Amino acid sequence: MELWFTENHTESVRFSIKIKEHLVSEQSEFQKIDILESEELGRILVLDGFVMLTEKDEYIYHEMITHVPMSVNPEIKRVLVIGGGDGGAVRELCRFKGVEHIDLVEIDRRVVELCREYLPFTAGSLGDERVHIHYEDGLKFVRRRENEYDLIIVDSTDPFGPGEGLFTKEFYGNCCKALNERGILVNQHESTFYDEYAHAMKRAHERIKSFFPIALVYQAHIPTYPSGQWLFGFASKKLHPVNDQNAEWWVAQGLRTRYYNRFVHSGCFALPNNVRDVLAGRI
Ligand code: AG3
Repeated sequence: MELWFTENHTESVRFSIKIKEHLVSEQSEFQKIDILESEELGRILVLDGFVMLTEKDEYIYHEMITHVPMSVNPEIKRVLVIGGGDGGAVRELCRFKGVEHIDLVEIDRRVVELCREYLPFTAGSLGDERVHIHYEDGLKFVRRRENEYDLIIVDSTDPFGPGEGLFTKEFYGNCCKALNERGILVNQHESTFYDEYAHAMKRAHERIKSFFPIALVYQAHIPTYPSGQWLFGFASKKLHPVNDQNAEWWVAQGLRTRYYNRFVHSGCFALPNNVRDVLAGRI
């Protein structure tokens, strides 16, 4: 008998993956957690029925959410990661020697525990001595922080369920306060191809723009997310992601990456019209 996992990308569009083994199926205090072993995509983390990552393409998301801001400010030392209990963003951050302190704020302890057990390829750096894990709601955590971070990475789920608070005005305002003068906020920003996602994306962008003088969107091709076209937000008080790109510094770090490079860095901010039109309110 064949076993298939299906995510509904919309009410009438589905994405299915052939599964070899259903490794974990657990209802935590916050969400349903599934870990699957697939034929083609390796291990897969699913939260509340939505694919969070697959072993085959997670590097694209985690490199793009991390190396883009890191290349803009080589002085980044203190980082806050909100969500991201799988450890993928932390893994990429830990590759930079200059990073001194990482606070990882994950609401669901079980996500971290299960990823440590089943997804060592993302969770492998969670034990790094610079990493401090807080099992707490990110929304509450940032309320108490002021002028403390060089970089905040919002590695959230979609804006339905436990991740909802991480798309609110209150949250972005508190992130702004928690960042120092040269601080950068990067968030996973959904996509514009399907209406429901486009709506969430547009609303989040408007909220971020109301706090940060620089607020841009960049894209990456992530085959296992709805439509495969995925967006990230880059916001800051001073630094411009393209004009302030420090390509020489990034190259000098000698990091081998599989998607990100100095050319992708500027290229990913060149948005196609199907994204520009949504951002400009034309769609
Ligand atoms: N977080 C964003 C996943 C969004 C995917 N959405 C979906 N499949 N409907 C990923 C967390 C990886 N650290």
